[in-house]
This record gives sequence, structure tokens and C-alpha cells, in this order.
Amino acid sequence: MSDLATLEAPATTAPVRTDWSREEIAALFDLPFTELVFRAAQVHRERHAADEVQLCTLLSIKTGGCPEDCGYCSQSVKAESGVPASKLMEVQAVLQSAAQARDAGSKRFCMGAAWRNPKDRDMDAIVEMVKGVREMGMETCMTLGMLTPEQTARLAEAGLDYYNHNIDTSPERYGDVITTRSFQDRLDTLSRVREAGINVCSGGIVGMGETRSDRVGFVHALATLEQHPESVPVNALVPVKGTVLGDMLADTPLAKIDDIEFVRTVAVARITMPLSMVRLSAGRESMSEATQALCFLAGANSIFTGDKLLTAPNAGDDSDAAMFARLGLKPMEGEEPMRAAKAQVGGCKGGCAA
Ligand code: SAM
Ligand code: DTB
Ligand code: SF4
Repeated sequence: MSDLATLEAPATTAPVRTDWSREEIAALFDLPFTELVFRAAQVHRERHAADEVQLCTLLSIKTGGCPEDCGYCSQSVKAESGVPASKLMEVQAVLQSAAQARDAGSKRFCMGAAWRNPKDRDMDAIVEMVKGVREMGMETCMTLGMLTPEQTARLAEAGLDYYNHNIDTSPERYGDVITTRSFQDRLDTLSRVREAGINVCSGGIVGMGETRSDRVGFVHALATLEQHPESVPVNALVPVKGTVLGDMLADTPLAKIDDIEFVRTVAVARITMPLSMVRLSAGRESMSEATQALCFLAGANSIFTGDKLLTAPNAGDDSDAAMFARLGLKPMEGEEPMRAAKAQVGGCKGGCAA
């Protein structure tokens, strides 16, 4: 690779804004595509090593049979997707899977459960999983649904690094996608997680037949949180047959989001949340390498590795290694900017400066 491989813009110490208006975010979306991606790439370089991508691995520790009615999800009891319900995995089996992920170069192990919320009787096993994965030297992330303050405290005590809890879409679209909980329920769990000192991972899904205005509202909701999420997963809907949204897209193919609009969403997330890790999450398997390259240019700097997400297929290690080689990208080794900033100033409520 050439010595000129990493072109860094001068690092900036400009404070991170959390006062974005919807109009400002809509205006970013409206920019000419090349101008938007150029600006996003500039912000990316000011705050991150632009040739580094964080590798995370997902494991479904409890699959299917979920009582929630999320219209995109194969694991809801309301979906006729053929995903069978299973019990919570044994701790040892989870640790074995984490060891494989670590050996394949993954830095973060994300464990997901198809629950509305964990039961208190599950918490001992969950705590063992967090402790065990951390002892292997990996970062831990859990996504278990809504949490009580007591459960959140137990996860924090166990040393959980991240909690994933997505807002999924704009506040005004939320009720069309999920009826068994509210947008405010999501915000309440997120603030519990933040208060407990666990890093926040929150993002959503693009391509659910939403409007541009919903995408504006989605980014706005995240970018105006008192403190931005450390990680922002941007999923492209994986349309699963037997789910409300998967079937809707099969019937109305024109509702499918185009690649350029997806890249725009990544770019606007990068510009408005400059320090966050922006994760190109579900949907990569059916995305061309060229679209993924545009996402990396527009500031995405994290992916899920391996050939499976929770229930859906993922790109796979071999094809990702080939893509990284072709694009001159490398796995991220160092610390993330928001965590480094927190370590320096002992917390950064209300917006960190890098
Ligand atoms: N049950 C927990 C919850 O919903 O918070 C955790 C697991 S849930 C599967 C995690 C996230 O995966 C969802 O919030 C959603 O953003 C994403 N997701 C689920 N199904 C998806 C699909 N078909 N396409 C894209 N993203 C999906
Ligand atoms: C997130 O935002 N995406 C991941 C993770 N958080 C848990 C989940 C993607 C799920 C894709 C559909 C499936 O595998 O069933
Ligand atoms: Fe359940 Fe989570 Fe799927 Fe919703 S997204 S149905 S809460 S597993």
C-alpha cells in the first residue's frame, strides 16, 4: 500500500453539536450527492483513521418466539418466517463461539436475544456471558430488549461495554412498524443504559418503505440525544418472507430504497455524529461492493463479520477479506474516539470534544 494511503484531515477539537434542527438535517440530505459524501469524508478524517474499520461479531443467544410485533423481524411470534423458537444458550456454548470470533480477528462480541425484556431469572447466565467474553479480551455488547434499572445495574457491574437498543425509525413512523412498545419506551431504556455508565449503541433500519422525512427524523432523534451513541448501526432492511415489511416489499418493489439514498443516510449520520462509530450493519450481503465502498467513503467505519447475523445471512469472512484487500481497508486495532475522549475527561455529558 502506498505511503499516501491514509490522507488525514487535521484533527479538530470543535465541540460536537447535539442541537441539530430537522431543517439542517433535511438540508444535508438535499445536498448534491458528491458534495454530501465529500463533506462526510472530511468529517470522518478529522475524527477517525479513515482506512480502519472495526470488526464486530454477532451471536443470537436466544432465537425466535419473541412476543413483540416489530414488522421487520423474523423472530416475532407474529411473523410466519419459519424461524423456530429456542431457549437461552448455555454459557459455555456462547463462550466457545466468542473464542472463535476472537480467533477470526473480531474485537467486539455482540449477543442478541429475541426478548421484549430479560426475565430476572435469566440475569445470572447473562452476567456470566459478559464476564466470560471480557476475560477473553473482547469488548462485549448485549441487546436484550427493554431493561429495568436493576437489570441495567447488574449489566454495568458485570462490566458490559455496550448495550444495543435501536430507535429503528423516526418517532412519527414508529407506531406503523411496532405497536407493542413505544418510541418513548426505547428512549427510557437508552437513558437508563447511559446513566449506568454503559456505552450506548443505537441506530435503526433504512429501507422499510419510509419517506426521506422519516430518515431525517431518525437521524435527528439520535443526533439530538444529550450524548450521541458511541455506536450507530445503520441497517438496510433484510426483507424476510412472512414478516409484514418483507412481504410488503415483495409486493411493492418500488418501495425498496435505492443505494444512493442509503449512502446519503450514512453520510448524514457521519456528519451529525462525528465521533460515533457508524456501523454498516444488516443488509451488506445483498449490497454491491461498490455501494459498500461508498458507505466507507461516506464515513461508515464498523461492520459485522461472519456469515450470519442473528437469523439472516451476512457477507462472510472470505468475501470481506477480499473486499478489504481490494479497497485497502484494515481492521481497526486502536480505541474509538468517544471512549478515548471519555477516558481523558472522565465523561462527556452534553457532547464530547475529541
Ligand atoms: N429483541 C431485542 C430488541 O429488539 O431490542 C434485540 C434484538 S433485535 C433483532 C436487534 C435489532 O435488529 C432491531 O432493533 C433491528 O434494528 C434489527 N433488525 C431486526 N430484524 C432486521 C431485519 N430484517 N433487517 C434489518 N435489521 C433488522
Ligand atoms: C443491529 O442494529 N443490527 C444487528 C444488531 N443490532 C443486533 C441485528 C441485525 C439483524 C438482522 C436480521 C437477522 O439476522 O435476523
Ligand atoms: Fe423481538 Fe427484537 Fe425482533 Fe422486535 S426486533 S420482534 S423485540 S427480537
